[in-house]
Amino acid sequence: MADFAALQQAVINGKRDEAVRLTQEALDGGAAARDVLMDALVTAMLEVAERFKRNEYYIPEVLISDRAYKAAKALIDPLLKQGDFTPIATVAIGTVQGDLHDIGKNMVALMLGSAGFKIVDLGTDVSPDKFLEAVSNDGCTVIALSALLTTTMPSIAKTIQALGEAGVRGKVKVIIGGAPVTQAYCDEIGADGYSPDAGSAVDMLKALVA
Ligand code: B1M
Repeated sequence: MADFAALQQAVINGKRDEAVRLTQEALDGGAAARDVLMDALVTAMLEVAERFKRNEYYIPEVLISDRAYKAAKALIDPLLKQGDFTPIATVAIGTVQGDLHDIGKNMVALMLGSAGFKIVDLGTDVSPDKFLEAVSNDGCTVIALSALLTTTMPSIAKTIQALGEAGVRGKVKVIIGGAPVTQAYCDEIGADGYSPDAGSAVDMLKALVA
């Protein structure tokens, strides 16, 4: 396997130009696009998620690493062949109906995206029907619900109820999070997984879909 240590460090440290240069060098040197993606860029972002989880990285560091990751990945995307990258699962993510907070939801989306999940980002104030459409139209098998207001937490339960009424609850995993959300609430409303932060959402969802 090629030595991607320097490229991993460039992404972890948010050095965008260096990450782009090292990615180009790796590709010019004959490394397979898939290997550069998975063994360098994704591996680096998983380390970023770990640091965020341990409170060693804060939001600005994560965003700077993500910028380096995305710039390097832009060189790889056109070279990926069909079958080179199979997402672990397709995740419909959104902030629930009535709620406009999206900073945390975006962090979760970027962490899951760089860990190998395909993300369908539905934005904020997302109705249960929009999540249902993502299941039937986009083939999403994971529904990720974020809520920041105590007043919008019931929208999480309503979305789960709508999935049940549409007969698709058994086909999808529902994960939830956001500042007022707890494991106890997750158990109470019958969601499949809860995580307190974006870094742990990756491990939690990987375990859930394994
Ligand atoms: Co609002 N707001 N806000 N706000 N806001 C809070 C949440 C609040 C706690 C502030 C306060 O009063 N102290 C309070 C809620 C009180 C409550 O319900 N208990 C509040 C309120 C009341 C309101 C309004 C009602 C204010 C008003 O208009 N009177 C209003 C509501 C609008 C609406 O949504 N309908 C409102 C509006 C806004 C702004 C638009 C101004 C802005 C949002 C901008 C945006 O998101 N684009 C805003 C902000 C910025 C905040 C605070 C200051 C910061 C939230 C944030 O982004 N945190 C917040 C107070 C605070 O938290 N200090 C507050 C950073 C983010 C990274 O953390 O979102 O928790 P967080 O996400 C974490 C985890 O929770 C987790 O991972 C993330 C990263 O680790 N996580 C998940 C999140 N989603 C997850 C999903 C998962 C797993 C993990 O799986 C699917």
